[in-house]
Amino acid sequence: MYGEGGKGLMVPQSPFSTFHFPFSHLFPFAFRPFTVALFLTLLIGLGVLPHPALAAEAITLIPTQAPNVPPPIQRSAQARVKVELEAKEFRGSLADGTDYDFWSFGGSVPGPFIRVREGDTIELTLKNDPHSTFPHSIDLHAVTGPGGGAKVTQTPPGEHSSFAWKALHPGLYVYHCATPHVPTHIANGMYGLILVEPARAALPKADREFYLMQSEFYTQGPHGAHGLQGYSMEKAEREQPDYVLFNGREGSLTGEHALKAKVGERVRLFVGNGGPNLVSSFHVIGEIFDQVYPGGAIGGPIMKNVQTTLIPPGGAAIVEFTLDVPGSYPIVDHSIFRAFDKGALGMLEVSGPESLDIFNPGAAR
Ligand SMILES: [Cu+2]
Repeated sequence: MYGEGGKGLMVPQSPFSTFHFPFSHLFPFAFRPFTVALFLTLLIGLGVLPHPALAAEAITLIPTQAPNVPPPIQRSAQARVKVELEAKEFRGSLADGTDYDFWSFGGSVPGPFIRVREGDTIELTLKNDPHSTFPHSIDLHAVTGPGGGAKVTQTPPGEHSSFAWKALHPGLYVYHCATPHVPTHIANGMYGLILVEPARAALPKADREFYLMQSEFYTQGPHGAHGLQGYSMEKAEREQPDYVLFNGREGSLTGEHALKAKVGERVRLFVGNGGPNLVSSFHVIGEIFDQVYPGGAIGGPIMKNVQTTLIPPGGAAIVEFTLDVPGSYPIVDHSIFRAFDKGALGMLEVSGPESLDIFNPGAAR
């Protein structure tokens, strides 16, 4: 199998006869094919080696648009995964009566949610829409390598670029465009999240998972001005946004778009911050986070019983909580002018039976 001309490593006829392994005398046990097969099976099971079936063919990933998250990964081995993203510039709604010329991944702000597993090799293709005005690129914070991929994905309109990378570290990571002038590409909407699930010790089961990404917009007119609003570089440099939003639009998570869950369910929020400038003080009014994975880091210390968690631009957090009481739970940046006056407000509507021992709205009457 491995040897040539009867020398080196050979697989003999009998499964229990030894290899002609030149250094076998150095090992305390006999180097037998059965032992080797057992060892390889163990390595495959642990995800150290790829399963032969997965090594042959790549999985094509279907990312989701916010607030939706792809289902948890069921496979127990690493794989080759194909992901395709398209840079798209489009005119869309920033708020009721207010339009904006967004730059995006996939025609949505934020871009699609990508879910892979630690040890996966991701073959990423970035297309740039032929109707684009500018080149675009991608820097994924989950990538180990120059520019997170930005150097090899500078892509002119109508063209595409590809690179492959191995997901070495589990966690929730931001990706964004990194084409000069980088802050402008980010300010116009080019960011999203990628989750690298851990190979061992999977995240605990959640009943509902949602994708939220905070970011700012800097417009020529003030907050609430109607019509098409251009980008204000001057306001962006002064870090004075007119809009601070979840999922790229004022009202994206309120009214008919509110998130929904039931009493007794465990909710997990994957929260990112595209910035480009402001640190988020992420808070859900009326809830306490049972667990926070600060920085979106998986495998490190977990914070328990958290009221508000900081999420910097280019950073993320995973927050989890179980719902005990029905009602409306506002999701805010607790730098509170942003929630009341600049749009950083979502809503989680929780239905189900009351628990009057936990919260009794009538007890004081
Ligand atoms: Cu770009």
